[in-house]
Amino acid sequence: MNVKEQLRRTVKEQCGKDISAASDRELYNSLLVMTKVLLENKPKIEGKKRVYYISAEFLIGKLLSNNLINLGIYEDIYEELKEHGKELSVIEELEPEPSLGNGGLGRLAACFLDSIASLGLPGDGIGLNYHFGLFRQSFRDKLQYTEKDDWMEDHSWLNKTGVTFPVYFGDKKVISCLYDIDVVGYDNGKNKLHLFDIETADESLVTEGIAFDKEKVEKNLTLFLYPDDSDKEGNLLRIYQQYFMVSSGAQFILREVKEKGYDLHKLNEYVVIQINDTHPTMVIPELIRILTSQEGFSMDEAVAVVEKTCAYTNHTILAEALEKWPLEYLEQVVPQLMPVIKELDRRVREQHKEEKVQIIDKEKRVHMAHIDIHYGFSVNGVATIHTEILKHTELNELYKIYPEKFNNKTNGITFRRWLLSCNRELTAYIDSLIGNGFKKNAMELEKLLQFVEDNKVLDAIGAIKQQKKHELITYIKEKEGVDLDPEAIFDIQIKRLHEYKRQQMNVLYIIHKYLEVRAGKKPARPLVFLFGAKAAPAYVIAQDIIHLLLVLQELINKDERVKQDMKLIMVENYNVTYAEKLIPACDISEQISLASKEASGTGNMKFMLNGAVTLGTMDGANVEIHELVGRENIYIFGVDAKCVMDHYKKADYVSKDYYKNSPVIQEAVDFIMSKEVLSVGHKENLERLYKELLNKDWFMTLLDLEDYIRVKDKVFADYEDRRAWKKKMLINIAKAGYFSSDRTIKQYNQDIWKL
Ligand code: 26Q
Repeated sequence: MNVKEQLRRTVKEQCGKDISAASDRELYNSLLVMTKVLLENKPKIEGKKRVYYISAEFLIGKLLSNNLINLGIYEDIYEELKEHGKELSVIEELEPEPSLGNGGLGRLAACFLDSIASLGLPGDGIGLNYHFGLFRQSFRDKLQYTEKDDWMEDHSWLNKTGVTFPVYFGDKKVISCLYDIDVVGYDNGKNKLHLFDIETADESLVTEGIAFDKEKVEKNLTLFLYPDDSDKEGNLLRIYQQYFMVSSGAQFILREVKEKGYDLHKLNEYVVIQINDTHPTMVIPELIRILTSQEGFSMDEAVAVVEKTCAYTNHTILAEALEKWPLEYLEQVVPQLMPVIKELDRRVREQHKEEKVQIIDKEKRVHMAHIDIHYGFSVNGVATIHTEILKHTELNELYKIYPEKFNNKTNGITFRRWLLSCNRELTAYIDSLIGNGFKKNAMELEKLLQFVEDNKVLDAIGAIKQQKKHELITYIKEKEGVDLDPEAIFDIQIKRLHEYKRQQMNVLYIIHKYLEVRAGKKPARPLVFLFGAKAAPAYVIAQDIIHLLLVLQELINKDERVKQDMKLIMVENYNVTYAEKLIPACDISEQISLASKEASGTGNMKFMLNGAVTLGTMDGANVEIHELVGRENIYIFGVDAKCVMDHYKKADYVSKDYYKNSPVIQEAVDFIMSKEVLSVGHKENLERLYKELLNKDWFMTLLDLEDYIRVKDKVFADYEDRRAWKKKMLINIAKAGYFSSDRTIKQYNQDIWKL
């Protein structure tokens, strides 16, 4: 039976009617049922050795479209629905987005699962099933509010397996239940994402917003991703979550190995565990604990085999994101792990005197990354510059001990979602120019370079961008109630809100521009500034930046003097689904972190692939984008990583000096405390942000602001040479192949996993 027929039949069975008579909701349910059957029938990808990608986050996004694409039936389904007057894109909207991640690290994990399966490699994800995920963001009174994100439905991609494991926190026992989501490769078999949940989770604990009783672990353990960690209870809960994840995961892995009759003493020949940042680090002592206490291993034997099984990826150099848990907290939550952790620490001390490499420091804090580095066989950063900084600065003492463990794996993105699915028009057009080989081998996109002087091709690419802008305009009108001009330049910054990412610098540019336009200096064409970002509930300054954005949005969008020339929109509840609409419509991709701070970035790659031009600093993967596209096709500004690190070392950056010495900076910063801004916003938030910029500015906004303004104005001017701009677009698309996560995963496999 072909899929069209199968769809007709499924709809009949499920809803008792024809496709044309069924509602979109009914069609969504039928598609879910039918696709799950097809997934069920896909063979599991097998091999002697399996990778387990263990991560506290998997930001997988909606799955319907992607599953249809990877199963190779998207077009048939699309056509069949169309013939009955139905739109797949409308039906897709009904799927809730699983809210199982914060940002880059979680989205990377999802891209990796797609690539692992698409390359036919045996590999599964291991994580947690957070009932309300990360919070849902809403804006009221120009402030961020947080609500629970009730994303789970009775019928979904999540399958209950019935498999359970006991997990102990000291004497307290909880039962861990395993849920699975199928991960089907593009034209390939399937792997699984295993998500653990607690049987006794009690959703009714959440009464208002995202507040809940943090004491009752057996009820609240999997309610939220990263609950507020500003207090001790929040931190303890996070440790409970981490241990619950790794203990369930370790038991699951060992069970699989034993079922196959393999010898646990050769665990590393059958299993490799990739530890995604330090959140799953306790898997190392947990494996050692299980092997020694239940499998008859000596400590030496257990350490020896675990050491050869675990590999660690670092995603940040920010001190506050490098986990260091007070020994006392670990003792309280996981007393059974303490003898192992102390023994691991003792062994390090015996070998190395340097204080900076110890697992337990003088203040009795456990450095999770140090466990990974001493007791794992691989340590990787996520972009060339990031790995170099790790080796020569942040982790230099450890690098000197283990130079052979350190390696780089520049991040990537799955082209199935970030091109084929979110930009079907561009995909089809590329296909018509160079054939469909690029879908399996992304480097073939370079064939597009032959058209770089071809006006017909350049215009077609420009026309697709226009179409995607129109689609975004419709979406934004519906979601945010704002009208946008399709002739405008779309300048977009979407990512978690953090001072190091410097949304505040973009805001200062917008203030500067607003004052200019208001004074009569009109831009050549309208400018649209789009933002999307969630801020951690306990991150005060990040909330203040959101407030300023929302205040300016009201001020600018209502100001008759500039209405035709500029618009600012902060979209509500930015997520993967929103990203899929924003990215294809973007002209200018804002990647403006303080050099050295953004480990890689992956949004930068998604934008480039969809024909946006990067405006950024020499940070993370921007450095590699720059190298690939050449200086004509990217806009770089600001000081470099070395210069930033020098400032930190000498402690000689004084933001006020930059303020005092530049009338332009002064005018923009002072505007935050102007009468008109204060009349729309809250003094408390605005003043705090103002003072932060003047007295601290830890991420050196004012240091780069003037250069940012200069280069950004040049970008807008250059956009007016339409032909030259479209060439830049084409070259960015053509050079994006390197950033396919298929390439990244091949490298992980070659250098680390060896499946
Ligand atoms: C740590 C300690 C306590 C509480 C929370 C955390 C925590 C939670 C989430 C620390 C880090 C994260 C997430 C980090 C993250 O998303 N990093 C991003 O990873 C991407 C994939 O490698 C990179 O592209 C980004 O540059 C990096 O910021």
